[in-house]
Amino acid sequence: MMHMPNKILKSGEVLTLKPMSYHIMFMGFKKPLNKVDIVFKFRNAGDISTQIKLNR
Ligand SMILES: [Cu+2]
Repeated sequence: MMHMPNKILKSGEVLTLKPMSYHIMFMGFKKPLNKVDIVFKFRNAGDISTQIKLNR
């Protein structure tokens, strides 16, 4: 597994998060997370915030 702190997408490029490919790992938490806040940063549109519910 290779750690990537940032992934910059080209216009129209799609990034799919899935096991054994790009994914997000949450480590070191004492209690399970139910949701996570995500901020997408766009050069022209600025920051777009959203919240993702996590499934286990
Ligand atoms: Cu991983």
